Amino acid sequence: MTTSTYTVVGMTCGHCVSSVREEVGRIDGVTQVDVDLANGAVDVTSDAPLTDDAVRAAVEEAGYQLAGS
Ligand code: 9UX
Repeated sequence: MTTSTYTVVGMTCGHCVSSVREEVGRIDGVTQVDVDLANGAVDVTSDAPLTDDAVRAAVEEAGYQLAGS
């Protein structure tokens, strides 16, 4: 079980948070997604190996971007 923190750009409201939580939560192994709207921090807890590419794809599917990508 590991937790990784990502920074997501573009979230401005609670619905944005819900979308990111839903899509990132679909990734295999992910057990918890905590989003801090104020600073864009997304903590992803997974019990399977988590790749940045999978997180990036999920964030983009939700309509947002990882910082620096
Ligand atoms: Mo409302 Mo959050 O359009 O993008 S869902 S601001």
